[in-house]
Order: sequence, then C-alpha cells, then structure tokens
Amino acid sequence: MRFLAFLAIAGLGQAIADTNDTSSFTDHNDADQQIILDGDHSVSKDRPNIIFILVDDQDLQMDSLNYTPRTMHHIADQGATYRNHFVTTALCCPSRVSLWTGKQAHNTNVTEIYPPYGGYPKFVAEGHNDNWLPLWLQDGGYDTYYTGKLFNAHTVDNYHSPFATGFNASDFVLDPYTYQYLRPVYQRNHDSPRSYEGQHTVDVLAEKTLGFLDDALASDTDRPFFLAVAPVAPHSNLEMGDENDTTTFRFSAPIPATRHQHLFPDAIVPRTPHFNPDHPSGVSWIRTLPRQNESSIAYNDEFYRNRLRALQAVDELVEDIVQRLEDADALQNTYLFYTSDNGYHIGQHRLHPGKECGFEEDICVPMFVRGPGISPGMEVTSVTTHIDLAPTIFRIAGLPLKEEFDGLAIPLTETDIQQDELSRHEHVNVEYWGKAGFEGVFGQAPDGGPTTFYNNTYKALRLISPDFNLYYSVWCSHEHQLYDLTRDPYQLHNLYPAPNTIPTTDLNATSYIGPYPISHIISRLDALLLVLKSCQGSTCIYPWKELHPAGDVHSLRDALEGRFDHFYADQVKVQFGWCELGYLLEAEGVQYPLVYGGGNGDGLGWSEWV
Ligand SMILES: *[C@@H]1O[C@H](CO)[C@@H](O)[C@H](O)[C@H]1NC(C)=O
Ligand SMILES: *[C@@H]1O[C@H](CO)[C@@H](O)[C@H](O)[C@H]1NC(C)=O
Ligand SMILES: *[C@@H]1O[C@H](CO)[C@@H](O)[C@H](O)[C@H]1NC(C)=O
Ligand SMILES: *[C@@H]1O[C@H](CO)[C@@H](O)[C@H](O)[C@H]1NC(C)=O
Ligand SMILES: *[C@@H]1O[C@H](CO)[C@@H](O)[C@H](O)[C@H]1NC(C)=O
Ligand SMILES: *[C@@H]1O[C@H](CO)[C@@H](O)[C@H](O)[C@H]1NC(C)=O
Ligand SMILES: CC(=O)N[C@H]1CO[C@H](CO)[C@@H](O)[C@@H]1O
Repeated sequence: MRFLAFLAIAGLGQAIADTNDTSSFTDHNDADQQIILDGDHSVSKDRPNIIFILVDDQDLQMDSLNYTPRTMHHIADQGATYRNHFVTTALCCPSRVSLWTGKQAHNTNVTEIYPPYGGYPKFVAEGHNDNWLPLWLQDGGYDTYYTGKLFNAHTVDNYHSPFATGFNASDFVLDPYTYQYLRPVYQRNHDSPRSYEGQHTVDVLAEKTLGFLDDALASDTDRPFFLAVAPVAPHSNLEMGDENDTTTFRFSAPIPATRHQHLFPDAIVPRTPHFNPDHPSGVSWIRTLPRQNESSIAYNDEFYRNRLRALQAVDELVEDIVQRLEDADALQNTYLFYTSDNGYHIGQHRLHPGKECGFEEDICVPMFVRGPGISPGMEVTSVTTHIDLAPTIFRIAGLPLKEEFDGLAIPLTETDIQQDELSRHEHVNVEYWGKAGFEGVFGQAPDGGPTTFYNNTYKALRLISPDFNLYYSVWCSHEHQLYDLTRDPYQLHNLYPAPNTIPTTDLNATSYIGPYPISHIISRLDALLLVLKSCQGSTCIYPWKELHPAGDVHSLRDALEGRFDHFYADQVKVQFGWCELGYLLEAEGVQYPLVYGGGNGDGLGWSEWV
C-alpha cells in the first residue's frame, strides 16, 4: 500500500528534521509532499476520505465514554485512542476556529463566542473565512461537506453575509436556535433557513449527514471527500433571544430523543475527591464558590444523565456512518475522527455545569481516530492538541504543511509513535480571555440569566513527560496555579507559593517536585509560557529553541540543569497589565523572553551567561 509507506517515510523524515534542526521544519514538509507525489501525479484517486465527528462539550474525565458503546466499538476499538489530547481554549467558538485553522487562539484572535472578540462575525473579520481548512482541502483536491454547528453567532440573520466558504455542500444549524434540541433551524447551501420544530436536532442532523455521505460516496469524480459532522449534543439546551432580544439566555439540561429519555436512571457524576470538595480550590472566582447543597447536586446528577441520554443519538449516528461506509465498500479507505470542541465539568471544584476553566475536565477531551494504517486498539500517550488536527488532516491528504500551523501532526501509526518519542514536545499552551458562566438552573442568576464571572483571563501550560505531569497558570488577577498531577491528579493542592493557597502538611511536597525545588520548576514553566503566549508557527512547537537558540534544551528537564538557574531566575515573567475581555496586546505584559546566549532582536538580549 503506497499510503502506508508514505506515513512511515513521512514520520521518519519528520523525526530526523525535528531532532536535528528545527529550522528545517518547513523544509521537511516539502520533502513529505515529494515522497507522496514522486513518480505519480494522479494520486488523488486513492487518497483516503476523512470524516470528522465533532461533538459539543463531551467530557472525558467524568464517565461519558462508558455510555457510548457504538462509538467505542466502531472508532476507538478499531483505531487509536489519544490519552493526552487537549483543547487549547475550552470554549466552543475559539476552539473550533483553532481546530479548523490550525492556529492557537492568540493567532486567530477569535477568543470568545460573540463579537467583538469572537463568533462567526469575528471569524469573518479576521479573514479566516478565506483561509481555512475546508478551502485548503478543496484546493488540495477534496470535496468538502459540513453538517451541524459551525460557530457561535452564526445566525439566521448573518449566515449569508458572507456565506461560510469552502464547502461543496453544507447544512448548518443556526443561532438563536443552535442549542434548542426540539426547535432547530438548519440552513442548507445557499438556501434560506428552515425550522424543524418538534424534531430532535441530532436526528435531523443524522438524516442530513447520511444524505451528504451518500452524495459523496456516489460521486463519480476521483476527488476524495472530507465530511465534518458537528452535533450539538451533549451541550445544554439553551434558549436565546433573537437580535432584538439580547436578554433571554436560558440554560437547561440537554434534551434527549424520546427513545432515550428513560435510560441510565442510576447514573450520577462520579464522586471523585474533587467533586464538591470540603475546601475551596483553584484561584480567582473559583475559590469563592460555596459548597453545593443536596438539591443542587441532585439537579446536576439529572443534568449529567441527560447529557448521557442526549449523546445516544450521536452514538447511533456514528454506527450509521460506519455502516454506510461499509455498505459502499469505503470504510477501508476512510479516516474517522471523533472528538469534542472542549470538555465539561459538573461539580468538580464546586463548579456548576460548564466549561471555560483550565482544569483537566475542561481541556482534556475524548479523541479517537480509525483509518488506513492505524492499528486497532492503539493507545497513544503523546501530548496532542486540537491545533495538531489541521496538520494531521493535511498529512493524511498528502498536502504540504503550512508554515503558519502552530501544531504538529499527531502520530497515526506505530512507527509514528516511535518517532514521536524522539521528537514530540511535552507542552499544551492553554489560553483564555474574558468571562466564565454556569449552565443549569443552580448556576443561574435569580432572573434566569447566567451567572457571569469576569476576569476569567489566564494563560496556562499543561506539561506531560516521563519526568513531569504538571499544570501551571498565570491569571490576569496575578494569581498563579501549579499542580503536580502525579501526586495530585484532582488538582486540589496548589503548589504555587502564595498566601491564598491550601497549606499542605508535607513541607517537602510543596517545596520539591522530584529532586527539583519548586522555585526552579516555576521559573522554567513561566519562561516556557512566556514564549508560548505569543508564539507563531514552529515556535509554538519548539518553544525551548526560542529560549536556547543553541538548540541544546528540548524539555523541562533539560532546562532544569543547574547552569541555567541564574538565567531563569532573572527571566522576565508572564504578567498581565490588567484584566481584559479579549486579546488586547497592551494588557498582555511582556511579549518576548530574554534569550540564553544573548540577542533576540528586541535589544533585550541576554548575554551574561553565554
Ligand atoms: C467541489 O468544489 C470544488 C471547488 O469548487 C470543485 O473543484 C469540485 O469539482 C466540486 N466537486 C463536485 C463533486 O462538484
Ligand atoms: C429586529 O428589529 C428590527 C427593527 O424593528 C426588524 O427589522 C427585524 O426584523 C427584527 N428582527 C427579528 C429577528 O425579529
Ligand atoms: C441550594 O443552593 C442553591 C444555590 O446554589 C439555592 O438556590 C437553593 O435554595 C439551595 N437549596 C437548599 C434546600 O438549601
Ligand atoms: C524531597 O523529596 C525528594 C524526593 O521526592 C528528594 O529527592 C529531596 O531530596 C527531598 N528534599 C528535602 C529537602 O527533603
Ligand atoms: C477584574 O479585574 C480588574 C483589574 O484588572 C478589577 O478592577 C475588577 O474589579 C475585577 N473585576 C472583578 C469582577 O473581580
Ligand atoms: C484582537 O481583536 C480585538 C477586537 O477586534 C482587537 O481590539 C485587538 O487589537 C486584536 N488583538 C490583536 C493582537 O490583534
Ligand atoms: C547533528 C545531529 O544532531 N545529528 C543527528 C540527527 O539525527 C540523527 C537521527 O536522529 C542522529 O543520528 C544524528 O546524530
């Protein structure tokens, strides 16, 4: 199989380029391209199809995957499970824009769900509608289809000004009806919006999806297809006002299809140590939350059950898609992705239902891929993110990677995994601007509107390596968090030395991580975050190289060498000027680090420690 060979060779090429000289990052992409095209320029015919299922708000950390047996059977068990897969901004719209552009939110500047900082109008205003994955795939020879939710603030009023570009056919669910499970409005191609009042949104979506799939499979062109399927489940049900009524905003539990309403009567949110804990945790507004009472917990358990029930229609759709591919003899040549735009919390850290935080619940999401060359039951522990998925799709499609991609294709084969061990980075760059809110009745203000917490602006790092398993964050309030997930998987003990942290009795546990003093770890993490918060392209992938241009530091462990102690102690720190609702540079503090060995073009060069 030529395609298998391509994966193996491309993987090898990548590892060599990465471990030797990161500046050849873009060169090796061209090399990949040559490998595929070499000697055969009519490759399109047997290039694989890609189906990307993107659910909304599904958790990994609670128990949802135990309730979606078809998805597990047809995708996870038949392919690869990514154990450490993260979103970089835990909110629908920014996360989706990052996913479909391959860029961190600080490079898309779509950081919110509504204008002025986010939503479909901001996506358009930033030029992404003319420069994003579906267009690139069409240019690269794919036919492209999309069903379901695209972005927030993509509405019955603005869907045509302009239309979303890049699709051979599309059928979007639109605001303000996007999250009304029983009153959805869909808008097909360039047609007017149409209401499906009384029908369940996922069932409507299923029919549309299978229709497009049939079209794509029946197409007699030799172009492979890309089909994105974006169900709203298990997002909460949400009634919003129209453009003339911006005050209505009522969250309630998701609504399952009637045939699923009776299921899982005994399911409850797992009672992990961080579920409604005795002591407040986190920082900023999270630390002020009271413990939930019995009625609130009971309500949230029912909310959780309805998420599991609402997912059932998606689970059925996954099976229908696989069946349809099998019937058309196309399953062997199709990649199927399954993931969520962000995770979800219910009750952990005393939080009411919602997302937008940096805890594992919100950022670590389900991620499975099956397809040619992927061994069934493969487990991948490499650190991967949504930013890596556009490059992954490019790689599958045999397209040369874009220099502006902030991520790295995820490993798909056993060979890739081996190469990855040599070359893949350890970090996730998590970022968030603006507000946080709760969903569900107990998280709402007395007038039925959402409770809103301002100053939920933070930058964070998730770092996973053989030596470390850490979460570090800096908030616009100047608060910090440091969790050692090896010892504290539930993120209850903030190790950052500050007066407002929970004291722990084990002094050594708070002063050292492994053999390293916490102050040394913090100074390195902060410098890494400083690079990542303004990184672009390969700097986002190889940030240590920015701090150590000599190329002798590739990991936190390397950076912890004693000879760098003074350099890191003197490094400028990540710090916000003040709290902003969006990505406003003037509030973002220092943009560039001091560089070991001197010189970064800003006159800030570090020369003393050459
Ligand atoms: C899909 O759209 C692309 C770009 O406009 C076009 O080249 C291709 O022929 C279309 N495919 C079909 C089946 O119409
Ligand atoms: C909002 O109000 C304007 C002005 O009265 C009107 O033209 C428009 O149709 C209204 N929009 C909706 C969705 O009712
Ligand atoms: C439980 O807490 C909620 C606020 O989260 C409050 O509205 C409700 O009255 C409380 N119920 C009881 C029985 O105390
Ligand atoms: C703290 O514990 C680590 C092992 O986790 C050990 O290497 C280190 O020496 C200890 N430090 C002190 C001050 O006891
Ligand atoms: C948010 O932070 C600003 C400072 O940046 C502060 O003035 C304001 O009071 C904070 N708001 C809340 C609700 O804490
Ligand atoms: C991001 O968008 C906002 C809103 O349009 C704008 O004010 C801000 O300057 C932009 N940030 C950057 C870094 O371009
Ligand atoms: C100069 C240098 O680092 N060369 C290395 C490039 O990568 C290959 C394969 O990993 C190594 O064997 C070389 O030593």
